[in-house]
Amino acid sequence: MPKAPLPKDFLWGFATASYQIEGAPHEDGRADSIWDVFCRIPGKIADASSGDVACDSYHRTHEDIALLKECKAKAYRFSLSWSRIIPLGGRNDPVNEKGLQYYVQLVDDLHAAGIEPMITLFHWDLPAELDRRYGGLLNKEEFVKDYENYARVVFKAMGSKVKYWITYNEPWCSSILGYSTGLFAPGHTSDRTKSAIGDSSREPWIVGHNLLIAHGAAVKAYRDDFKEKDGGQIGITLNGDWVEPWDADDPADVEACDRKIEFAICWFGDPIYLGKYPDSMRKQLGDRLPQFTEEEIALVKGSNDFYGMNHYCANYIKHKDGPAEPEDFAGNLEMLMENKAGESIGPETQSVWLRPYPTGFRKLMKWLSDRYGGPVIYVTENGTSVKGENDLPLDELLQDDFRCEYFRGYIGALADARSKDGVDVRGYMAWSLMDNFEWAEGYETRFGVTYVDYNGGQKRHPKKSAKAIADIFDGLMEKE
Ligand code: NCW
Repeated sequence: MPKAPLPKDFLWGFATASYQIEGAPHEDGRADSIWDVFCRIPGKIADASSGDVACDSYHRTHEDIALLKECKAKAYRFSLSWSRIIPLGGRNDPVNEKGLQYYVQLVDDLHAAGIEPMITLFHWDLPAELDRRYGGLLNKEEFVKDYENYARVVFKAMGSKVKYWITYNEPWCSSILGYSTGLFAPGHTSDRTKSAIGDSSREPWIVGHNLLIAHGAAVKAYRDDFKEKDGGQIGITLNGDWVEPWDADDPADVEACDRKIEFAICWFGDPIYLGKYPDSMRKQLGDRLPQFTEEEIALVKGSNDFYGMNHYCANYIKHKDGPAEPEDFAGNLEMLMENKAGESIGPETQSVWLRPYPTGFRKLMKWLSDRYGGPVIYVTENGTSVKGENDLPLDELLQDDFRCEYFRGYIGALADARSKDGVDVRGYMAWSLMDNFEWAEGYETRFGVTYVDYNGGQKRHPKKSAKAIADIFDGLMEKE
């Protein structure tokens, strides 16, 4: 019999994030995060909603765990709400035992159900007080110390029970969407010529820098005081979209593709694996890109036990001549182009930024593996919304063949990356276990393998894809 492409200990499951599912924003001592504040600004969220109720998971953890069991998941990636654990956020602020115990109990319940927890410490929901107090992610001195303190509180409480830690989810989003386009909390935009801290065309790069150092500080804390006795691993999760040249015969477009990946991924990946920012970024941004001190780079270089890869889509890239403006999307020379009619990389989904193209997933894994010397990779998110899904009657919506095909294509591509390209990928978390609060898109966009009836008592209805994933893995993994 031919060898199965995935080993029997391959870790697969589903992912969620605290603000997107929990609700209960002021229960048991939780205080506001920057997302609670952002949602109150008129016009920021497509349907004027917020995560106030979301999937009510804070009160329904047992239902969620039952869903995971039904899906035969081996693992569950979820994030912690810093504002539940240290409501005001800072190192001199009190720890909220009730908030902390909620997560300790969740971890215990997952273990009792035979499901491996994978914890993201920080999925965008910074305690609002830290933003008010000192400018949040813009303030390196304060933020790095507060983040390390928060991480230590969590490691101390759960280190012995949790083997997979992720310091941060998609820092590109916090930096660019939070401090350049203004689409995400806290909503700074590059057209603000001045901010409390300084020139806002510098803010995204400062935030990215500070996040890298905070990641390094948390990893050092874990390695110094917890890793050996607890035996876990820690890494960061980065955005991971693939790119293809708009015109493959135009060398400038081909070069722009590498530059685009460098700005989106290597911005964080290179300092961690190679000890410096990509040359393309330095060349384009000059002194807007902060410099690492020797001490900082010592903290950041080598700070991943594994590479957490989120992946959703691929885009055509066309180069742009002329100097970059801060207003350019992500300060890149390249622009995100509309796909040529009839030549889309993938079909449309409900999310403007997402077009499925499984080949791009396989290519990106190989690209990263080559650039970073074959790191262990855990795919920490992959999934899709479906165009018009929200408007379908329930019985049709539950037959989500588009999503089933998406997962078949992507998980197949992952298996090929492992068995044919030699990529050391050891896990896969589908996004998401259930429909949830899709940030600026509100509730109109659904990514779940489970339908959540927000107006019908939050009832969960598994879609066809909830079962499909187990079947796909069953066909690809070695048997016990
Ligand atoms: S929004 C986003 N996502 C989705 C979100 O639900 C999850 O929390 C994230 O980790 C699904 O996966 C990630 N990513 C942002 C994509 C970039 C959007 C660019 C907009 C440009 C107009």
